Amino acid sequence: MTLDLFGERRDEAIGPGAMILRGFAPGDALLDGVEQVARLSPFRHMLTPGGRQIGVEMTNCGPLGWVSDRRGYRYEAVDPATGSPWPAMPTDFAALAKAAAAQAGFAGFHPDACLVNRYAPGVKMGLHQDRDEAGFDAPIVSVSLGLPATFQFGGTDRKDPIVRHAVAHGDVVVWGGPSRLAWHGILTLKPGEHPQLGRCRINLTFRQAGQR
Ligand code: MD3
Ligand code: FE
Repeated sequence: MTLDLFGERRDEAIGPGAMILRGFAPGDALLDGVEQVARLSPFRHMLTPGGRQIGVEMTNCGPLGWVSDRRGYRYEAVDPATGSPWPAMPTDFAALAKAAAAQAGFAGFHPDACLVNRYAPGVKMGLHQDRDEAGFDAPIVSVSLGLPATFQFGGTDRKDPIVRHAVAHGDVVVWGGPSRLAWHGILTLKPGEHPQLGRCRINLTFRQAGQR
């Protein structure tokens, strides 16, 4: 962590291997990339294996994309909605994810998947673990854009205590090592209007999903 002469520590350790890098991402500069990705692979509501619609709208970029349908959760190289490969990961997305991981102590991160989540007010993501990836050695890097939200972050045991952290446009969170399999979620998004994104929050989640 670097000394901040202006009095505000912007890198905040929130657990073993987990860190919030406040304002690390050039939020506005990433919005073009989100728009380009969504033009090729539009946001959509996926189905849970039980057949319910997921409230968060999703798309992906990069070699692999996370999908959910009646057959289960998995990573796919082809977007089932278009029949084409997911859009390429914008070079500034990948560079940002690698720099954030390095800043949090995880050098050598090479994400092959970027899940793009879009939340409207009233939408939440319930507590879960991310375990659809081929391995758990690499960290996960998350970039918040648009409306602010509240993360719920627990431990690797479902019964571990949950703490809440506010995240805003441009904040980056890195979760690795002992926190990689931590339970986490997003509280119901509150109404609001973001200057660039309007009534929505977008989260970019970078992962090493396939075999290295
Ligand atoms: C903590 N997305 O897509 S990202 C997800 O803001 C997901 O859209 C949330 O959880 C969102 O799976 C939160 C932050 C996050 C991602 C992975 C984690 C936190 C994590 C893995 C382990 C611990
Ligand atoms: Fe998750």
